[in-house]
Amino acid sequence: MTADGSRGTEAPPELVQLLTPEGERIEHPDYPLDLSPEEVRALYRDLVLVRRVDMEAVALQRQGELGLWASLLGQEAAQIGSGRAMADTDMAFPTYREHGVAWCRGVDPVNLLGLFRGVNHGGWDPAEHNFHLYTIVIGSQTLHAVGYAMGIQRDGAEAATLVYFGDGATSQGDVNESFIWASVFNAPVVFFCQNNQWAISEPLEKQTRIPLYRRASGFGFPGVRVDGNDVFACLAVTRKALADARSGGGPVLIEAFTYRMGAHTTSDDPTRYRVAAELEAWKLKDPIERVRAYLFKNQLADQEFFDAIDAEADELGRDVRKRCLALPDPEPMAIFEHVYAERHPLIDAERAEFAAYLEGFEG
Ligand SMILES: Cc1ncc(C[n+]2csc(CCOP(=O)(O)OP(=O)(O)O)c2C)c(N)n1
Ligand SMILES: [Mg+2]
Repeated sequence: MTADGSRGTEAPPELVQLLTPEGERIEHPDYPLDLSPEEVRALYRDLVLVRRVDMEAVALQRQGELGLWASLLGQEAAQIGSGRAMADTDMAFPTYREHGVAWCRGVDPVNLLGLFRGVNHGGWDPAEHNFHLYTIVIGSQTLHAVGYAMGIQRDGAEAATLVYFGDGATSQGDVNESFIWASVFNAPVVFFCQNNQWAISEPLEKQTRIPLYRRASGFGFPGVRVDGNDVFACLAVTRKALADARSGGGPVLIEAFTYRMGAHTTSDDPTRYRVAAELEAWKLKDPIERVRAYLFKNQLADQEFFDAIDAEADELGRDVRKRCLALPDPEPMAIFEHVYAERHPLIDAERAEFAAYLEGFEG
């Protein structure tokens, strides 16, 4: 078996790429993409800013201000490309790592930090941003997404659903069940798998003997592998898949081939299970560097532009830190709110018990 999970007897996996690691633009017959210089600069800005927020969050966790953080380092292009491919009316279902997609959906990064600080449950209204709450239970959001997609299909809405999950999640029953439901009901859902090569310490070859995107054909819908470190390709491929889903074409599986450059979370130490050379090889495919090289080479941006983005990123980092530290602790009793839409006897009993417990501290 090869490193990407394919076996020697099969055709090598195809990879849709529109921008090489060296910043050279290449064409793909199925995925034409015409971006204005302004649009490319905007993508670059997104990539830099979300990396900066992520870096600040890791630092805050190291300083004891967050309980945990799941870094997106290395996956910025997969998230910004797919996130920017969405129409306002499309709905996204994330895992716990989609900070870049949250950014594209207009969710304030401080809400994400609040979740990992333990002072809120996400804090954003999914309906306002068309971005569902983070999901920690691996793969379960794929079922929520397919259910949602079947709902909007029945409403006759011209919208699609985009659901994120990892390479490890593809081994979960939920994901496979959601593939079947999506397929037989022709649901308007795009499955976006960020194959970052690792599920904590489990490598890809422990999840699959074939490239993940090929799984789709067994379920009866198309699958495509895209260079997950290429923001242009992720944008073009996701745009097309969402457009197909919106117009009745049914589900698509996108495998964004990328790499988790950091630890699984701040609780993890990847030096225990993977070699440094692997990370070094992926650093050469950095998702931000190639856009920077493209902008430079084609004289679409000058030093002043790059300096301004870096300054904006630093300012954002400072702002996010300041507002994170100022987040109020919730009232202890608030934990019982929003468990159910209506009152529930079990919650009432637990609330009363906890109130009595708290009263024991007073006087
Ligand atoms: C149902 C379930 N089983 C196990 C876990 C523990 N767990 C958290 S993250 C993770 C690995 C997920 O890997 P992958 O799907 O590749 O996503 P990545 O973290 O790499 O983005 C596991 C097993 C969980 N959260 N939920
Ligand atoms: Mg993974």
